[in-house]
Amino acid sequence: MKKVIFATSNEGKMREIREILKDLEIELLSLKEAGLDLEIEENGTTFEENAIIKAKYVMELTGEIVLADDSGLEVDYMDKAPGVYSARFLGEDTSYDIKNQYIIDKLAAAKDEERTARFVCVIAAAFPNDGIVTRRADIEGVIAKEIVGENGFGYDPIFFVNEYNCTTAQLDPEQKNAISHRGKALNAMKEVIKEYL
Ligand code: ITT
Repeated sequence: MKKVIFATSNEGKMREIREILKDLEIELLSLKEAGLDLEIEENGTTFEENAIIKAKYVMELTGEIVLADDSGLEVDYMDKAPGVYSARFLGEDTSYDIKNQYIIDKLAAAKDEERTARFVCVIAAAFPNDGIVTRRADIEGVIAKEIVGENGFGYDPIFFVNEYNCTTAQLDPEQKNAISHRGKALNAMKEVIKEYL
């Protein structure tokens, strides 16, 4: 079976990625499982740039097929912040209870129609001697007025999806993967990967 490394240290992402890619006939390894302890500097200004930086770096280091995910939350009322800085927003080690409450407070004066937001995900795949491919997807929602839900990770407890009348932290993992930015981008990337197997 072909080995594929997923260049992420985020366990929440990795759980979702494993589930979404489970039908591919590959040996899927996280950075940790590949024995790599890396701090990759994400100095790009777009999701595409950062996803490519991560995938390319690990592909060049290992010679394996490498995937990477760069994702984030764009809040329209905050001029699309935190965006590519979502993981670093208010400090990498600050808890998501604090980050999420901060965003709710920032929107205290926002009208309902001004609470729009989206999760964006870009998946990059770096193939040894064969270039780099990216796929992008998003999911639209609104910022909730309180923190609700235990599932998912990161900003899920404040990301309210009107169609489901709940936050993505209240969805089952399968439901979230079926509609999420990550689910859609990875499903599109699956078709690309199949060509290389
Ligand atoms: P890696 O670079 O190691 O993959 P990271 O967490 O640093 O992990 P990013 O730079 O792509 O990854 O930041 C993505 C951040 O966006 C993530 O830490 C969350 O705060 C947020 N995010 C992305 N997808 C999310 C989702 O599905 N649910 C909740 N928050 C999400």
